[in-house]
Amino acid sequence: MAASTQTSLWISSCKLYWSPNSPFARKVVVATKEMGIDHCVERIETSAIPTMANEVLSALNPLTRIPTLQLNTGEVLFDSSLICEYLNEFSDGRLLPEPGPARRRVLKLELFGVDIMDRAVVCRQETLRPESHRWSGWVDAQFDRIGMILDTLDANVPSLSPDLGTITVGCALEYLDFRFRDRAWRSKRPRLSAWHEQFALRPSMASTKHPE
Ligand SMILES: N[C@@H](CCC(=O)N[C@@H](CS)C(=O)NCC(=O)O)C(=O)O
Repeated sequence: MAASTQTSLWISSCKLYWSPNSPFARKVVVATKEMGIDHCVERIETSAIPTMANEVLSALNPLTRIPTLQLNTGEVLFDSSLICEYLNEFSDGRLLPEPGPARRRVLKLELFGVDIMDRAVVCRQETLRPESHRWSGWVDAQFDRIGMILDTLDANVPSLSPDLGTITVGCALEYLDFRFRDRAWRSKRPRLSAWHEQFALRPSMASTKHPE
């Protein structure tokens, strides 16, 4: 769907600090693509690693996390959910419906996806610790929790329409494939797996894959 000229003017010259490895950043990029405004947002690749300083990012966002969106007014937005809420202003509510049951459904789905991402990202960080400091039981416990969310999604497969919920879940599942291929989630969840195979074909998803 093409963005109107007016929308392009509002959002043009925004800068998105991101990394192709971040599922949260990908969620925002996919949302901009679904809304046809990705060409208005300049992407600035940066790395956000908890143990390393990133002075440029910290100066913009005291959380020192990506995604971070700097608007052309100088205002800075952070957290993928807040950024997507802002982007929704340009989507006629397609990303996030008006308050009510439909919005709650989308937000709940988003939370499933965010929780998978939160747990998977900290598990990934665990793999970067020195061997003697890793706690495999803790990682396994995170994956037990992730497994319960996946089971719930398998029993209640989302629609294939792109909104904040489905985009987040789609990005979360692919992050699992990207970082934890050895923890196969698909075989026991055929419905969710089939959903993901379809959703991943969307140009917004296919063009934003994590690096090999
Ligand atoms: N709740 C945040 C999470 C963002 C996040 O944790 N991003 C990671 C990269 S995937 C990060 O910036 N980590 C830096 C750090 O932990 O210092 C969101 O939805 O944007």
